[in-house]
Amino acid sequence: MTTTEPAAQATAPKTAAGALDAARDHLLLLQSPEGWWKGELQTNVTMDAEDLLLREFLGIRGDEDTFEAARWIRSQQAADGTWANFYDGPPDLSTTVEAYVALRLAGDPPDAGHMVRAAAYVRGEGGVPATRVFTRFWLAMFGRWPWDGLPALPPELMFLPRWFPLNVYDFACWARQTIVPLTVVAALRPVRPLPFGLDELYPDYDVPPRGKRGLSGWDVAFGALDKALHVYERRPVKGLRRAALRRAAEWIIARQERDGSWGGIQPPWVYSILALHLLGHGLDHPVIQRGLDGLERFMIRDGTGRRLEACQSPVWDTALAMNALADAGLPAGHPALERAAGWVIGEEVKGPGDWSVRRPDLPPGGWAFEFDNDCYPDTDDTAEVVIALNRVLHPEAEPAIERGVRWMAGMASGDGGFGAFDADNTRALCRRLPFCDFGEVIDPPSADVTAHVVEAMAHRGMADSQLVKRAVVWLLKAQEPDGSWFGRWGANHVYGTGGVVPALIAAGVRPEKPVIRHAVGWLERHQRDDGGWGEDLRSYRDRTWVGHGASTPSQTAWALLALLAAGERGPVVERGVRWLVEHQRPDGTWDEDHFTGTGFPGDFYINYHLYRLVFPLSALGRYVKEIS
Ligand code: R46
Repeated sequence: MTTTEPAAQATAPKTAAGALDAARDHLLLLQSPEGWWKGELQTNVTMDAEDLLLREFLGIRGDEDTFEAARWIRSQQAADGTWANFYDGPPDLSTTVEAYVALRLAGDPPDAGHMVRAAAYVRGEGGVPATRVFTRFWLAMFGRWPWDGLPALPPELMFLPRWFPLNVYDFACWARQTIVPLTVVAALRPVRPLPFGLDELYPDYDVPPRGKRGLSGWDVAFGALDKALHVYERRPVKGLRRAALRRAAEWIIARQERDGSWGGIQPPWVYSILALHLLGHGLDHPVIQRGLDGLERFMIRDGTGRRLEACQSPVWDTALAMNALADAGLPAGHPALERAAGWVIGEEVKGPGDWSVRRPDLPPGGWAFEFDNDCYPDTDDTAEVVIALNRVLHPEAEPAIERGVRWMAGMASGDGGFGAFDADNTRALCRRLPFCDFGEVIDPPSADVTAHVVEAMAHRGMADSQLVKRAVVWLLKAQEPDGSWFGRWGANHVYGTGGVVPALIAAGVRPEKPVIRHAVGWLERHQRDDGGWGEDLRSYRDRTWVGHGASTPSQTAWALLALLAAGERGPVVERGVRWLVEHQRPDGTWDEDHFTGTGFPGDFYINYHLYRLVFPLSALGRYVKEIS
C-alpha cells in the first residue's frame, strides 16, 4: 500500500486495512447456505406482550411459551420498573402497560417489587386512559376498557371508493393492513375473561383521554364524526354491516402471504388472525393455521428467553451485505456474491400488489423486504438490490434488474420523490383521525428512499433522465437549512445525509457545489470528540438532539460514506476511520446496543443487528480503496 500522506500512513491506513479484512471475513461467515444474510430485527416488548395476549384470547397460551416470553420481558425491564421502546430510551407508558399485563398473565404477582414499580409509574402517567389506541384495544378485548371508549372504526370503511378521502388506499400499506382487520374486531366487540383485575393501572382521578385533541377545524370535525359513528355503532344497518364484514374478510384472506403472514409484520398479522377467527374461522382452518405456524418462524429463542421479531429483513440485509463485500474489494465473480445474487434473483416480486391501485398499468418487478411479502415490494429494497446485482456477475441478473428499474421508475410520486411502498401516498388527513394516535400512517416521499432510488438509477446510466433529474431537484429542495437531510427509515439526519450525499454525487453533482459543501459542513460540525458520529432517537421529538448522541458504528459509517463520496480526505475522515478501527471487536464485528433504525419517527424504532457490520465494512472498504 502506498500513500503520499505521511501522517495518515503512520496511523489509519494499515490498521484500516486490517479492520477491513477482519470485518469482511466475519460477514462472509454469516451468510446462509442458500445465499442470504439476515440479522435480528430487534424492536420492543410490545411484540412479546401482544403475543401472549393473542394466545390467551385464542385459548392456546402454552406454559413453556409463557415462561420464556415472560423471561424475556422481565430481562428488558429498567430498574425503575418501566419499559422503553429503544435502548437507553425514556420509559414508554403504553409499552409498560402491555408488558405488565403480559407478566400478570405469566403469573407475576402484583405485589412483587418489579410489578409494584411498574404500576406506580403507569398510574403516575395517567394510567390506562392515557395509553395509545392499540393498547386500549387489547384491554377492551379482555373487558378492561369499554369498547365505547375507543375511536370509531367501522368496517363500512371498506366501501369508500378509491378517490374518496380516507379510503383504505389513502393509508400506508402497514396502516391499511392493520386497520382493515381492526375494523372487524371493533365491529364484533369481543370480550374474553381475564383471570385478574387491573385496578392498579387506573389512576384514582379523572384523566383527559390521550389524543391530539386540538382546536383546529379538522380535530373538531373528526371529533363530531367520531361521536356520530358511535351512535351509528349502536344500530348499524344490518345488511350493510354484514356485507362490509364479508368484504373485509375477503380482502384480508386475499393478502395472506405464503409464509402465513400479513405483510410480514406483526400488527397486521396478529389482527388478521383475530379478525378471521372472530368471523368464524376455527383454529383448525388452514388460513388461521398457516398464520399461527408462520409466527413460529419469527420467534428467536436463546438464553434470555423467547422474543418475536416485528418483521424480518433478509432481502434488505442481503443487498446491504453484497454491497459491503463489493466495497471491501471482493471480485464481482466471488462465489459468495454469486450465491447471494442467485438467491436475490429468486426473490423478485412477479405479481401485482396494493401498489397497483395507484399504478394500474405498471408491470410488476422489484423486491420486498422479507422472505415472503410479495404483495408489498418497496422502492428502497429494489434500489439496494439493483445496486448490488449491478456489480456482481450472474447470468440471470440483467432481466431482473431491468424489471426492477422499470417498476421503481413507475413508482415515482407526482412531486418527483419516492415513497417506500406506494406512489402518491400523501393524504396527510389520515394522521388526524382520532384512531391514528401512534406511528406514521402515510408513506409520502422521503429523502433517504429517494436518494437510494437516484443512486440505483445513476448506476444504471440514467443520471441524465428526466426522472432522475426531477428526483435530484426533490432532494435539493428537501435539504434542511442546516445542510442535512431528515432520515425517515434510519436515525436520523446522519442517516438522511449519509444517504443523500453519495446519491447526489452518483447523479453527477460536483463535490464542490454548495449543496454538497453545506452537507459536509454539517457532518464535520457534528463529529463527536471521540471521532465518531451518533444521533439519539430522541432527535425525532426534540430537535436539540439532532446530530447528537453516543457514537455508534453504523452512524459513524454513514457519515464517512457521505464524506468519502464528497471527496473529503482530511483529518475528519481519518478520525472517523480511527473510531471504527479502535472500536472493532477482536472477532471483526462491532457492538451496537443503540437502535439506529426507524420504523415510525417518534414512536417505533429498530435495531437492525447487521447494521453494525455492513455499514462499517462499506465505509472501510471505500476508504482503503481511496488511499491505496
Ligand atoms: C430500512 C429500509 C427499507 N424499508 C423497509 C421498511 C420496513 C421496515 C420495518 C417495518 O416493520 C414494521 C413493523 C411494525 N405497524 C407497525 C409496524 C410497521 C412496520 C406497528 C408497530 C407497532 S402498525 C405498533 C403498531 C404498528 Br404498536 C423501506
